[in-house]
Amino acid sequence: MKNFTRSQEIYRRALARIPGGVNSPVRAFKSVGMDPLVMARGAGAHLWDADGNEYVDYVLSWGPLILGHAHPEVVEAATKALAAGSSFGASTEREMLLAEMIHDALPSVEKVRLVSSGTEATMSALRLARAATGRSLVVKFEGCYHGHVDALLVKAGSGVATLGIPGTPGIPPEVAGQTLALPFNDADALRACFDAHGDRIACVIVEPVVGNMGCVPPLPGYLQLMRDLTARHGALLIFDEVMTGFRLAYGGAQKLFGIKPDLTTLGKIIGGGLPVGAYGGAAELMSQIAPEGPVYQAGTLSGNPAAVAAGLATLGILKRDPAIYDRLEARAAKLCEGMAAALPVTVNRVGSMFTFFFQRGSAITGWDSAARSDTTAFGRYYRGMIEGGVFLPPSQYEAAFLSAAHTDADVEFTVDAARHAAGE
Ligand code: HOZ
Repeated sequence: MKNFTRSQEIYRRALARIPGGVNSPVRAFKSVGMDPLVMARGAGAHLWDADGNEYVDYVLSWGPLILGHAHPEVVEAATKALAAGSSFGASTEREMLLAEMIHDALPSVEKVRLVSSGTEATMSALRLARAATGRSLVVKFEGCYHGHVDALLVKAGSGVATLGIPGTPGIPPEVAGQTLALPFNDADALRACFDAHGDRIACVIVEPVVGNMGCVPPLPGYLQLMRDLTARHGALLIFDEVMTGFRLAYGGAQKLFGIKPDLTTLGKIIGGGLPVGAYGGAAELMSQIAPEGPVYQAGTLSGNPAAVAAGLATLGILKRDPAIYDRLEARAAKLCEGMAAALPVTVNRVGSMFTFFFQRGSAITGWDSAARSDTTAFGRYYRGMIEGGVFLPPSQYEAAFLSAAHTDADVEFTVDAARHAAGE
C-alpha cells in the first residue's frame, strides 16, 4: 500500500486556510473517495507526490503539458524571460510573436488578445459577442464548461458536474436567465432554439470536442449545423478551444473539422503550463476591443513575459515537429485499446484526449449519456490506479490527456495497472 502521510498532513493544514484545502475544486478527489494528493515534482510523463510516490501522469495540469512536465526548452525559455524581468505592465515583443503564431495556426484568429486564464478568455469573448450583436442571449450546452464565468456556469460540466453542485448560487437569476443550455449533439434542440429565439441570440459557445463531461466528440454535421444556424440568424459562433487548441491538431478542432468560428478562446497549451488565455477572431470584430473600440477588457499580468515565453517555446516545438501529433494519435489509440480490453468501459477518444466511461452499450454523445456511468465503479478503479502508480483526472466527467513524453512502456504500465485495478 502506498503511504500518503505527507500529502495528508499538508492537506489537513491547508483545510484551515484554503476552502476545501484546494485552490480549484477539481483537485478535491471527493468523487473518488480519497483525500487530495499533494504533488511535489514532475518530469516528462511522470509525477511525484509529497510522499515520493511516482505516477504516470494523464492529467498533465488538465491539458497544457502536451510536451510533458518540465520540457528543457520550455523551462529554459521561461526562466530566461523571468530573469529578464517578471512583468512590465507594458508590451513586449514576445506578445506580438505569440499573436502571430496563433494566427499562423488558426487563420480565423486574425487578431487576438492575451489574458491570463481560460475563464477570462470566455468571459471576454461573451462580452464582445453581446456588444457586437446588441443581443443578450447566450446558447451553451449541458455538460460543457467554459470556466467559472457567471453566464456559463448554467448546467456546467467539470467540477460543477463532478461535485453535483446544483444551480448557480451567487449568480443573479437575471444573469443565469440569459443563458439557454441545450443538450449537446441534439440537432433538433438546436434548430428549435433558433426557431424560437434566433433574433435574440448573441452567440453559441461550444467546446467543439467536449472535454468537461468527459471526452465527447460532436456527431457528424453537428458543428456545421451550428455554423449554419448562427450565420443565418446573425449570431456569433464561439469555439472554446482552451482544451482542444493545439491539442487535437496544431490548428485545433476548427482545423480538424473544417469549421471557421467567429471567435475562438484559447488557454492551456498556449501558456506551456504557465497562466495564459486568449480570445480572437476576425480583425473587424476584434477591433471593437479597447483601446481600438469601446468594449473594455484589461489585465495587469496579461501577456506575462515568462508565460508567453513558455507558450512560444511549446508552440515552436509543435510547429517544427508536426509528427508529434501522429505519435500522440498512435500511442493514445494503443492505450485506449488496452484500457477497453482491461475494463468494463466505453472509451471516447479524439486524438490525445480521452475518457474511460464506466458503462457499456450505447454511445456517449452528451451529458445525459455520460451521467449514466457507474461512478462507484469509477471510484474503485481510480483508487486502484493510484495504488498502481497512474494519475488520472479524479472524476468520471473529465478528459485525460497524453503527452509527447509518454512512451510505449508508460502505456503498457498503465494497461497493466488497469488490469490489476479491475481485479484480474
Ligand atoms: N478545464 C479544467 C478541468 N476540466 C479546469 C481545471 C480546473 O478547474 O482547475
